[in-house]
Amino acid sequence: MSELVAVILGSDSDLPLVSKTISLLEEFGVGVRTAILSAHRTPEELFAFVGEADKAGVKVFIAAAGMAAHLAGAVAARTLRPVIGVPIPSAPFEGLDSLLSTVQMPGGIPVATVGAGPAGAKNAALLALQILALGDSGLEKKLAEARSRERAQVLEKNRRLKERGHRDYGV
Ligand code: RP5
Repeated sequence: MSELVAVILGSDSDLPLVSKTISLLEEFGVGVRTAILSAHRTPEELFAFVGEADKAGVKVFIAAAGMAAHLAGAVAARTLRPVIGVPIPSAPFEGLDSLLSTVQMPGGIPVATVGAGPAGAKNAALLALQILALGDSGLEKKLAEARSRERAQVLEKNRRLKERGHRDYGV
């Protein structure tokens, strides 16, 4: 299976959140190239990885990092492929530092930044899949089915709330 998405983590401490990103991409049948590389600790290796991934046909990059999170921006500086940044919440600012470091890119080098935390890790995979689906009708169909399932789950929860009352939900 060809690797269409590269997922780069700034540290292995990001893995608990980012494993959801990787597993979601794999559930949709998309090959993933992964690496733990840092914009600050291993800049040369990071740039080499991005260059190799570009050459190998990776279409979308996802970069997840916490604290002074320059990883996504550093990746975006080295590729014309879309880059999605995932801010990882970390002490002491609980992700506000990573969010601002990732989202506030200077004009000319865009990073599509998702929210900090688990929802962002999930949405990064879905956004990458939606980008790939622009040229893949099979993938677009799978995404539409996933949306339908999500809709059905919410409507079922709504039905149960009406049927049994809110106390079942711990409200
Ligand atoms: C960032 O610094 C990493 O992405 C991680 O979120 C944070 C802390 O890294 P460790 O000290 O846990 O390796 O570069």
